[in-house]
Amino acid sequence: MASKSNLSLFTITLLLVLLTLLCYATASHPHNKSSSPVEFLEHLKGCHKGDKVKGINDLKKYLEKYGYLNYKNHSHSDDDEFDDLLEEAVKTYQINYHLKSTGTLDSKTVSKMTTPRCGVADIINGTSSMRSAKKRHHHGSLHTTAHYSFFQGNPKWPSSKYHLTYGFLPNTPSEATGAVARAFATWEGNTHFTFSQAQSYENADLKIGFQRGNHGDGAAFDGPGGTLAHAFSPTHGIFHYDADETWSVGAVPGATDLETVALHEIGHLLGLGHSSVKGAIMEPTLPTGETRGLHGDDVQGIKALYNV
Ligand code: TQI
Ligand code: CA
Ligand code: ZN
Ligand code: ZN
Repeated sequence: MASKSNLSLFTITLLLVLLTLLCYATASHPHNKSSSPVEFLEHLKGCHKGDKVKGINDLKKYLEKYGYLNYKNHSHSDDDEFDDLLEEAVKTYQINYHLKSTGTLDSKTVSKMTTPRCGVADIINGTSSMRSAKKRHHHGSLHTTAHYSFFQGNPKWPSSKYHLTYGFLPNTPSEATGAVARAFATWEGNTHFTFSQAQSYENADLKIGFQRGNHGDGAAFDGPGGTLAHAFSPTHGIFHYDADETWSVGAVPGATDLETVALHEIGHLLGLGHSSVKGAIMEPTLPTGETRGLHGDDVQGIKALYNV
């Protein structure tokens, strides 16, 4: 009897010692390859669109897991090609984490991705929880939609050039010059930029006018309907209204408000692309006969682009 219980005691002790040793053996190798699920990221540093590097497939899986990518049945869903969709996903990730939105897997982005994080996706059904995450942890139900964007390469006015002048082509109707001046005043009241009318059209930083059809800047207008206006990215400074549209001052059924379109085009002139936020001036849709003002998302976009 005594020897039998001694034997089981010995067996249990032996098992415990073995288990402890086993645990110690696995835990004492933090640099063990299989211990980090984001190990693959380290040698992807510097990767960008067009690259084909082993491990990009894992980057896609990572960004899919946290809601940045949804390849569905796309041909590149399961390979190592750094394609457009992946670049867009990396940019969105960088915006969400307040990194420079380059689309390149730079070392700051890699270091953010390798930082331990919670397993809940940042974007669920195209809805980002990131900006509310500051006030409320992203498990909270408060959701904010993905926001503003910039042009490819983030073109912007030099930081020393925060005062911009604007000029109008001769024969621009006073309804339009007035509407544009009010739009500049609105942007001025909400950003670090100031604006004033230039002495002459030629010397102006921002050149504004009405044009129709093919007018020599490589972006022909299309007659009534379709494109309403266009503006180029910094530092081109061109903003044209399509002269073939029905324009109005204020909300008029069947017409488009000059000032609302000016707010939108000035956003482009300053470097903003389109936004997915409903009601943002940079949202690429506007029901006819309506007016719209600046939205917090538009202002945040400028702040993010110019680091102010
Ligand atoms: N004109 C387009 C726009 O300014 C031209 C354009 C399309 C564009 N994609 C672009 C310009 C990307 C810069 C970057 O968006 S538009 C609206 C809105 C247009 C549309 O005629 O479609 C406004 C112009 F938002 F109402 F739909 C102004 Cl406000
Ligand atoms: Ca048109
Ligand atoms: Zn033009
Ligand atoms: Zn636009």
